[in-house]
Amino acid sequence: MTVVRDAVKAALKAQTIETPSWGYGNSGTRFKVFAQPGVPRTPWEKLDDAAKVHEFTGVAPKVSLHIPWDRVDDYAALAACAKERGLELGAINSNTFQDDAYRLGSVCHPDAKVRRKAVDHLRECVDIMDATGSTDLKLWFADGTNYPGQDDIVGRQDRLAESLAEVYERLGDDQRILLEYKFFEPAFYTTDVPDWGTSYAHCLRLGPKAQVVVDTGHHAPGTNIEFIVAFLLREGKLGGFDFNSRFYADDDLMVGSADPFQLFRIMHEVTKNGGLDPASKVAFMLDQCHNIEAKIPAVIRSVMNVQEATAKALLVDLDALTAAQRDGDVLTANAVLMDAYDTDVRPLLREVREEQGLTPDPVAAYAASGWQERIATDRVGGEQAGWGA
Ligand code: LRH
Ligand code: MN
Ligand code: MN
Repeated sequence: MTVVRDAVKAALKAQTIETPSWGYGNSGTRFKVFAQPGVPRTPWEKLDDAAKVHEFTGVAPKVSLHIPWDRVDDYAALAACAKERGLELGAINSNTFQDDAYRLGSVCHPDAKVRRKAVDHLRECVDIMDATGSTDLKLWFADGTNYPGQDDIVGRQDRLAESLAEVYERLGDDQRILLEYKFFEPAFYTTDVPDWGTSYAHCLRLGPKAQVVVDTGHHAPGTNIEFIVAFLLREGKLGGFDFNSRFYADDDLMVGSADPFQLFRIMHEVTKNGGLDPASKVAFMLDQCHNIEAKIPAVIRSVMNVQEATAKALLVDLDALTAAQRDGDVLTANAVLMDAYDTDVRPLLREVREEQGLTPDPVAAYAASGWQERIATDRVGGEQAGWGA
């Protein structure tokens, strides 16, 4: 039992969770952005906040950027600033959805000039990766149509494949494309990359440097996300996660808040199928917006939620599970899984943190640190994260 416990602890210390730069800024819905005191005014200040999350959790050393929300003159300097704070710059997220030119789409647009503009932006994102040392280019396309007949479905797939191929060509040896899917919004009739199958098919054609990213909020209600995760892992095509929670659509709430059991089921497939092994290169990224809650504590809470789900998944007795599955013992197999889910892993995680030289309660440690009061005084006129910009 101690051997198992030690292995679980070691795995928890080794897991890293990447936080999104936009999770630190102001965000909201199309109805209202509620500005909060002390939010970062620049990408540099976002790194300061991300460093606090890492300081108190010990497992969040990477920060995803979104271009142009995090545009700076010197990306190498931004990477150096991250390094000084004990951080690394993670995935570069492209943005081909906030320019007037993209009304009818970006890489799938019927006009070659618009497609050129979009592909040039994606290639520029790879230039930025070269400067920051980032390995992941995360692509999400808002492309689609609103009305039957508006455009040719197959024609749009052809344009998508052609555009992706051009970006793929530009990748360095250690760089990869992570292709995200989302079933609707902003397009309401067809979406050009609506599901994992479409993303998978394009990644397969592109080659080994293209993988699927699963944003947990991008599925129709009732979708079995853990099945998708298991399938993609088996095929070596799971590039990573955009973690968040949803009740209705793309809610971007704190991961593990709406349905912690679903997060556990996902992490069970990840841990069981080698996805926690650093060699698998599965990126555990958050993609969240904190509209009404305090931002840094919300990111800390999210990191802890991923850790709790991971810990429970690691506690699944795989020998007992396999035996029950082999024997066709449905009830025992289910009970083995539920035993792990029902375990209170908070004492274990407190121990893990103490062994890492951290305070066992990261939320309380952050609250006591005085950082929130300091940024509220020092920073005036914070930026919006980008969605409402
Ligand atoms: C789109 C999305 C995608 C974007 C991010 C800000 O809904 O999930 O990952 O880049 O939100
Ligand atoms: Mn996402
Ligand atoms: Mn989303």
